[in-house]
Amino acid sequence: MKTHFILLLIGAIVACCASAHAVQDNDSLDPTALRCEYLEEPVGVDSRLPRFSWRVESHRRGASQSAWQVRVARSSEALRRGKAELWDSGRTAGNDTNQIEYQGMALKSGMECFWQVRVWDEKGNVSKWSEPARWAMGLLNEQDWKAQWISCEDDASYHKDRSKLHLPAPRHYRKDFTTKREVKRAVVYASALGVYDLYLNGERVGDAYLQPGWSDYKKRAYYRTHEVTEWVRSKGKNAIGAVVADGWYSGYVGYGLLVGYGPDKVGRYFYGKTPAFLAQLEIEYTDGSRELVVTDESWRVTDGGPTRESDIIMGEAYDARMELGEWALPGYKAKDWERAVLASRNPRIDTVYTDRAGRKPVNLGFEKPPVMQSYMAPPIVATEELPARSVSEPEKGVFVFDLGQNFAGIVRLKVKGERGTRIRLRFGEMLKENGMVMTENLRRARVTDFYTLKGDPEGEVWSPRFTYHGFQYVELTGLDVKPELDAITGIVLHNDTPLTGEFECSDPVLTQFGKNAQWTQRANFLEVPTDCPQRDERLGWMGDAQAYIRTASYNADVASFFTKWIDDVEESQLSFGAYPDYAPYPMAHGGSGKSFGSGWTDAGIICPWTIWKVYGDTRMLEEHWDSMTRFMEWRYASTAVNGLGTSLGNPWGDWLNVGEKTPIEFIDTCYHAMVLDMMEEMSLALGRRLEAETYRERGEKVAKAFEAAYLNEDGTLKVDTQTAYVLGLSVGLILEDLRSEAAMHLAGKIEKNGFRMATGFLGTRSLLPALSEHGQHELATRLFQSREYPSWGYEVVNGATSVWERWDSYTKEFGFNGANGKQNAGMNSFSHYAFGAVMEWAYRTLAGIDTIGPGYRHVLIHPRIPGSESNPDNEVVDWVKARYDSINGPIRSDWKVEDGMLRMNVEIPANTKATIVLPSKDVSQIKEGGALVRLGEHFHSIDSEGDVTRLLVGAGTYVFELPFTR
Ligand code: RAM
Repeated sequence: MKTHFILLLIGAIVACCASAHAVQDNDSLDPTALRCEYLEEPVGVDSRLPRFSWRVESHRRGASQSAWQVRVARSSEALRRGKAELWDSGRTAGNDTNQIEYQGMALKSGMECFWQVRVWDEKGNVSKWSEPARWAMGLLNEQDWKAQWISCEDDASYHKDRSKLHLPAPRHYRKDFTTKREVKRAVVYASALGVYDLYLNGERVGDAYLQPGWSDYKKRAYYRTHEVTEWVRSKGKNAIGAVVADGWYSGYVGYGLLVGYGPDKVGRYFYGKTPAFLAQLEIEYTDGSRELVVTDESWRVTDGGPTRESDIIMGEAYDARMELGEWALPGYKAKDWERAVLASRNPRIDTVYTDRAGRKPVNLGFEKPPVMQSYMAPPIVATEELPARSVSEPEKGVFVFDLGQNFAGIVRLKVKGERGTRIRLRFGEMLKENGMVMTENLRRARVTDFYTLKGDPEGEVWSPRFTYHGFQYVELTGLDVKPELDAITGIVLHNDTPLTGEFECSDPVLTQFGKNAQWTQRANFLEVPTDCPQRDERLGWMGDAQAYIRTASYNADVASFFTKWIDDVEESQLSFGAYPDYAPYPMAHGGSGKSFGSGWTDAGIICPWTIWKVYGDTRMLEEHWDSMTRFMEWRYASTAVNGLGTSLGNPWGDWLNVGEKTPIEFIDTCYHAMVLDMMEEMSLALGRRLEAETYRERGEKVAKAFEAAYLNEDGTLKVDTQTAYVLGLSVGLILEDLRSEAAMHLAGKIEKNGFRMATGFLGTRSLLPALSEHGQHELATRLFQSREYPSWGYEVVNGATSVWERWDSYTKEFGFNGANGKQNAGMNSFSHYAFGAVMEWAYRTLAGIDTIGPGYRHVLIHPRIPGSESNPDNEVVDWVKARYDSINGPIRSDWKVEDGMLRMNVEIPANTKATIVLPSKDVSQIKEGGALVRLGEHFHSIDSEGDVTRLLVGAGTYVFELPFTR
């Protein structure tokens, strides 16, 4: 007996020791996907306390992390030796895998850092150390910048004739330099007032477009960090160069030309006249010495290169006969080039600037951006190529290529021909009946590229660099013979936010719509979340962004993209506290003191709140808290006496609704209540209890005012529009016990309207969620499946590959002139994501993937399966497959109704738990993996309530089966 006990004890000790060692079998929990500030191996990090994240992966059910340890060193070798001179967190209990702040030695400018992580699982087994990941710091202090802003010498006046386009050639800059020793590391920090491409020793550095990005250059400029160690030759001759175009700095922006904004109303020069460039190459030699090559007056500049015109909106013109040869290689004789000047040497240009807010004096001369900020979002790159599907010749010599998809980007032109032949490319989203490209909706955007051949017998290949278009069709003229199909290839450009969502269901129209929404997001996540990519607009419209952001987060990992844009939003905040109509905000849309709109201005709260919800990011909230507080104070102070909303700002309201106008005061009341709720929630998350209390009290006041002003005793509203009900329900302003009445009334209104929506941007976003939440799920599904105007399906059955701006952007009866034949074809984008916001409902409600609390730590799987009556017009949806790659890993919810059974496949990522809600109250009928569901190892709680059963589970994959009749 005694020996037996001792043996047992020894056994236990051995087992215990073994478990303290790294587990390597299939059961282990392994850290992967290491990221810093949401990016893989970023360079130019300018946060002094960067945040880490990783994922843990395991094949085991219920796998979770109980502790973690991060080590940071100056080299990966040091880590391998177990040395962490910058930071060793030590074993830290907890299951956090993201938003983990660096807490080590002070990080310095330019520093290279290497980190790794190991984790302990729920049983105390420790993983191996992850492979080291790297990041590099940016320039943290103003004094780190030794480079000076340079420019060409420019004392010419600016373009003042609004009737003519002015499209100056980009400038080439260059400088030779010699390295004296063996190069260990070389990094360029670069920025431009304008947009730039960097070159080293003959090659373009990196694959990003439109660098450094758009900001209010008078307040702040982005810079990029390029690691160029590979490019720089040791102990030898080198050359650095750049091409710099106007970009957003001095080129055409938005609808400025159309409406006559800017200096002399010419629609350009929103920040200044002459582009400038800034670059600092830091070379570290193997002997530890350092050398800098910086922009200064020793650089040369020319505007004589092949690109003759270049503008983001208007297009690019390239004359291959003017190519500069090896201008970016060392030793190039820059004969006709001029000496660059310090940008500050160019004269001030005092003039008057006009926009809706009035006239104000401005200086178009150089002003040094007071703040340099690293660009910490995925760059704009070519993410895909689209070969042409067909080419037609609707008129003699006019060749029209169809790329099969509406997208944003550029084309690659491949041609052979005589020297001096000039090719013109025009772009459009749709074709007219005669087969010609439709360009009316481009308004004043020229959207035309030109290419002049040098006559290379081998053929010539060209793509523009500093423009982009929104299109599906390309019109090529200038060739006598019909070109081959491969003369045109589409190049898809956007900020490279990784795609995270997949949605498919038994109704192919909905599946296609989901794809269209994803494409439209890609077409518009270009530097800022734009409204549209084709016409002279392309602005970061706030109303569109707030309506769509949650859908955006299902489609792609948008954490860093929005982190960057919300900085732009704060920067654009108006002096009195409101957030403006779009960000950046180069021109005022509303009159003085009125440049905001209900629902649009609230994006400054809704967007950070959403990013916090989806990614658990509290730092963003902290960083913008002062700004958000200022906004809330303004919002509260500008309510009407009793807390009701006002109509002080821009009058868009439920923009592009179909014949039902909801008063702005009503909308304003609802949005105020919405952001008060969000602020209360965020205050609590940040431990700001007093503020939470204030927002709660204000929220109550607004709710009472709403009740008194708008709510009838029977749950109907005094404002009788679909959108009024949608907002009242979704914001929770309609008293709880009246909500189902109100939803029934809403349903009745929709029915009376022929089962058609009447909602615009604001109402549509929450229409289906409000219906589904309040007992009208069948109707919600029916609307989503509708193919009748106005509906999402109407677009799809009319051939859409993207989401349209208006429900009637195109109609069978009136083509591009809308439902009544009287629409303005110019205000008609075929790539506008706002109405695509319904995809949030597709993921959250139909597929049922959601988060309980912030950051998908506790996943909710609650698919709402439409009943058999849900659709008299179309086949009832009987299966859905959805996948969402959350910050913690992939979540899947697939369901199918078949032969009286519901089958569901669910995947929950390691280190999270999930509540799975199944549509049956009878637990004894629910099987998982072939066995009845039982409280125990896999199901931590089982509750039946109403018509559903809730199961609390850990990570893993689950296959459910239960009888189900609709
Ligand atoms: C339009 C934009 C945008 C909308 C505003 C009100 O010009 O396209 O989508 O938010 O106006």
